[in-house]
Amino acid sequence: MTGSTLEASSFNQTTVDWWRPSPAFDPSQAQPWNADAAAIARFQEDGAVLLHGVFDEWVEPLRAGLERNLAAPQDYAFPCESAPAGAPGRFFDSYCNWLLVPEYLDHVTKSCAASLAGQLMHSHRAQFFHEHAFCKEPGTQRATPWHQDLPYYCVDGTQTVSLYVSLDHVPAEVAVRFVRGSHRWGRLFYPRVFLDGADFNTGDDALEAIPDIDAHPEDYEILAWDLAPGDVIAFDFRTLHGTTAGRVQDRRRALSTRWLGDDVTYCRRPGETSPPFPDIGLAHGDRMREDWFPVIWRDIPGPGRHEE
Ligand SMILES: O=C(O)CCC(=O)C(=O)O
Repeated sequence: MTGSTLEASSFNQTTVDWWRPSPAFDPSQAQPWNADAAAIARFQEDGAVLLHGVFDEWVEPLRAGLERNLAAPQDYAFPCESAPAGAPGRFFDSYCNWLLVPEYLDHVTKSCAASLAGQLMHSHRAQFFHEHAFCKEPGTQRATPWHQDLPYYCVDGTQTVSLYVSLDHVPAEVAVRFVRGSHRWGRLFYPRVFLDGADFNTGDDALEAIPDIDAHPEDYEILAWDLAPGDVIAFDFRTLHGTTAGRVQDRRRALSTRWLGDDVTYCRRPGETSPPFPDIGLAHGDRMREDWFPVIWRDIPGPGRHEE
């Protein structure tokens, strides 16, 4: 293992002691997800799938958890206002708080999220990476820029999934949308700052400029759904997604949890990653460390469950 040389980032603000080893927890407390072969096939083929009502019982706890972020953003890691001061509404997003917000920790370790993630990824294990909360308040007219999640991250691999749990009724016009099949293009695009859509890490030769999807909608198949509280959209880290700048009429809250499968390894990118994890202490190609990123689900029942 080698130490990272990444400096404090230009757009991530460190506010609190924001990362620490995962506490001990009992993986057997995590709920199972009853496999739905059609949903798994749809996820693999399209790179995004909507599942209704999977997290109904988690809506109230997750709303309560999100309120902690919103009420005291400076108490949490990387508070982020993604609409400029003075713009109507509020676009709040905040990540890596799962060890600080008990409702998030419960969701990660006790819900069926890990089992769902592992099975969707065709993986033998589901390793938790981090969570990311989103809230657009009524009146917000900020687009979430089209982006893939993988180029932001210090990981590489093909077995990945984000589980985006909707906490409100959201019409498709302002819900997150996906470019069907873009996870299989074999292309990675510059990550973008949510505040202004600017590209970053443009010096990374492995990345390219994102195409202007909105200017040529006929070239893409866009997946967009009306969402209800408790619905989850599962999508691959490589799937292009974003929103319109349509006016949000009602509160639009969501929690994404990010999961890693068997083939995912640490990726030392030339530029800044988000989250940055400057002290991760891994070499390019290493397995992600389990003391920071716990394996919550394995498909091997019985005594072998916790063995490599
Ligand atoms: O809710 C949004 O607008 C963006 C969600 C997103 O980008 C994500 O979960 O990765």
